This record gives sequence, C-alpha cells and structure tokens, in this order.
Amino acid sequence: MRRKLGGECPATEKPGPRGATAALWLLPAAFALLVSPASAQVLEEVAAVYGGGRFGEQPHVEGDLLCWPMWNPGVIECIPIAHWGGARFGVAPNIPALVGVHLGGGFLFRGANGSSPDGSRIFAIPLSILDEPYSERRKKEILVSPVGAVVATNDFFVFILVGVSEETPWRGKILAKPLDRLANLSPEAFSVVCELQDDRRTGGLTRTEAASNAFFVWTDRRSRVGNWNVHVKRAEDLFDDQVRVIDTRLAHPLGLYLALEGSLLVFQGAEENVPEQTPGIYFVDLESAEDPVAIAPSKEDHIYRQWPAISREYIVWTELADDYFVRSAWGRRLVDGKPVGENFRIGSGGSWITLDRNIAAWNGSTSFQGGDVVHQAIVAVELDLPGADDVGDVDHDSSINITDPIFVLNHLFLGGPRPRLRLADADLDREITLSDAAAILEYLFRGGRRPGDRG
Ligand SMILES: [Ca+2]
Ligand SMILES: [Ca+2]
Repeated sequence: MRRKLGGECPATEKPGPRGATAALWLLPAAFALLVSPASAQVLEEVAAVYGGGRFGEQPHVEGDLLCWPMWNPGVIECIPIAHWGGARFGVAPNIPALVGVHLGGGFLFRGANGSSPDGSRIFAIPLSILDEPYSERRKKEILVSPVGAVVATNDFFVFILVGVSEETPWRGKILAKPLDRLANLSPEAFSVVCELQDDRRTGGLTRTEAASNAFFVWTDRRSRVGNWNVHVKRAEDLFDDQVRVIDTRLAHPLGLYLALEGSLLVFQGAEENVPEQTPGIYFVDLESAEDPVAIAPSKEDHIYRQWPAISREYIVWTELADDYFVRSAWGRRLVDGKPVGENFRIGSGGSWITLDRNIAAWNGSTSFQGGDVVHQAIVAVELDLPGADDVGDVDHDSSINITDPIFVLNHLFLGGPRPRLRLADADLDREITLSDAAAILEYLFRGGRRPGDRG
C-alpha cells in the first residue's frame, strides 16, 4: 500500500489482538510438531517493495529500516523491514538526483546543493521521529548546511562534500560537522577535513567516501586522467595533514566506489595499471600494515565488479557482464575481520547493492517466489549469520517471548506479515513452518534448545 507524503507513518505491522487471539488456538498443534532436520538451499530473494520505472534506485538499509530516493515523484520513501510486507511511507521531498540521501548517525539526511539546478540545502530528520505525522515531523527537521551534500557519518560527525561549482569558500572541500552541533549554522561548526585535488562535482557518484568511528576515507586523484587513490585519515588525525594513500590502480573516468566498516575497507581496484582491466574488489584492514588483497580480482574479462559494500559479517558487490545486461550479486563471509571461504552468488543482482549486517538489498528486476519476474523492485536477501543470538526473535523487538511463535502462526495460518526467514527459522531448515513455532515454544516453556542452536 502506498502512503502519500504527508500521511501518517504506519507503525511496523504486527499481529493485531484478534490475530494474536486466533493464533493462540494453534499453539497446541505447534507443540505437537517435531523439529525436522536442516537442509541446504539457495538464498531466497524477497521483493521488499515494488514500484514503477526507475523505482528505488540506490536503496539504503540501516538496521530494520530500508529507504530509497524516488525521482518521479520526487520523494524519499522508507519501509520497515523487521518483517517483510509492511507499508511504505513518504518521508520528505527529494531532489531529482541520486546524491544527498544518507542514512546514518541516527538521522536521515537529504538535500544536495550544487548537484543539480534545483538542488536544496541539507536537512536532517532524526530517525526517532520517523513514525510521527509528516506535518509534525517537518517542524523538527534540522537545517544542517546551506551548501554541499552528505557523503558519510559516524557516531560523532556528519561529512559534507562541497562541489567545485558552489559559490562558497568551502568549494571543493570535505567538511566535518559534529552531530551535537547539527543545527548550528555558524562557520565555526564546520571544519575542513580535506581539499579535493580532482574537480569532481557533487552530482557525480555517491559512496566514494565513507566514515567509521576510527577512520574517514575518500577517493581523489591528482589529475583528471590519473589513477584514483583512496585517502585514509584516522579519526584522531581528522583535522591534521596525516594521510595514508592507497593506489587503486584504476583510472576509471567516473571515479570508483568504496565502503568502510570500522577499520575494514573495500574498494574497487585493479591488479596492475592496465587500461583494459575492469574493476575488481579489494580489501584491507586499515589497522594492519598489510597491502590490500583481492576479494574478486580485476581481469580483462569485461565483468564490472561494482558497488562494494561491507558489514562486520560480509562483503558484497554486484557483477555486470555483457555490457551491463547480465547482473549478479556476490558475497564473501568475514569472520573476526578476515575474509573466509569462497565468493558465493547471493542473488540475481541489479543496479547498486547495499548491506547492513546480513541484509543485502539492491534495485533491480529479478525472479523470485516461484519464478515470477518482477520488474522494478527493491530486492533483499538475508545472508546466514551462524551463531547469532536473535533467531527466534521473530518480531525483532529484542526479546524472545510468546509473541514470537504467535507471529509465525499468524503468518502461516491467518495471512499475517511474513517474518524474516533467518529470525523465524528456529529449526534451521530454511523454511518457515509450524515446526519453527513449535521449537520456539519448546524453548520458552519446556527448556528446549535455544532457537537457531544446532545442539
Ligand atoms: Ca520478539
Ligand atoms: Ca524452519
């Protein structure tokens, strides 16, 4: 169901009192079921939300929230993804550009001056008020900056890239502004982190800069034909001149993508300075003195490895073959900050891919749920998280209690919202069935095995 901008933001849909009461009748049946053995399957793709042409380009995922900028109509929309099939809602107007929308630091940032003739100033919306009516929420939007576009956040700063075409002394610079001084528009609230050597404008790529509490990284190059370098500043040296420079060996005209999680950096790079090479995906722990390693090496194979994204658990990216027409999404597991195992295909892929913890989402057409092809959707997969302690917390409210098996029963028998598979799959057989509700009930009331525990 589509919510217009200005409508009320719906709360996450949970089984209502009637559904919960009806589902209670099914509890004895759930108790009677035995846990079935696990079996391996490919990852299931879920269409988190559908739309029309150019729908949902460059989605962002953060915790249980998925948001995306729309061009026509120009609006930023969100959907809660603690479970699938919730109601999407408009959050704020959006300028017709891909830059400027950023989720992080507890805020949704929007607006990008200089990215287009109808750019706008930067505003911040606290995520804590997203469920308030737009008329109320709008009054609480914070004007952050009259210039630039937000490119990154950490727990302390928002980072703003000011395009070279903007009429300000800050043009061509990246600024840091403390999150606790967001509403302060005096120049003293902005500090220069770096000056860009390349004359990019803010209307170019997004995700070419990134921040964590430990590091800030950005891409730059000395000339318009040279290699792109990843520039690295430690958080404690943010306003000093100490910079580590990593040569990507890529001179792609449009720039390159990177992503950062703590000290773990992934970026597009190449094996050698060979012009014909298409980008590969490279990884380095910035706390180590080691050189970057290839996760998916660049080759002369005309497969573009694009949009690397990273969490503590995974690296993901998209591969584009045959002149971009054949797409697939790929991943590599991270354990204790190190890549382990082989690369594996995580899904159909599309344009763009975003990741938070184990949820990867992209914009694209795909086949899902029995082979029906969906044109234009934001598609998500839930990657495995062996040993995670939130299996069984089906409604993702941070505790396992009676509402969780009821959520499963409500979905199975009363058409209730579809749980996230990994959270509901208490018996680890990659399906949501009555036995999952039974396993959670066993755990809650009969001292059974913890949901998700292989025993
Ligand atoms: Ca729960
Ligand atoms: Ca199951």
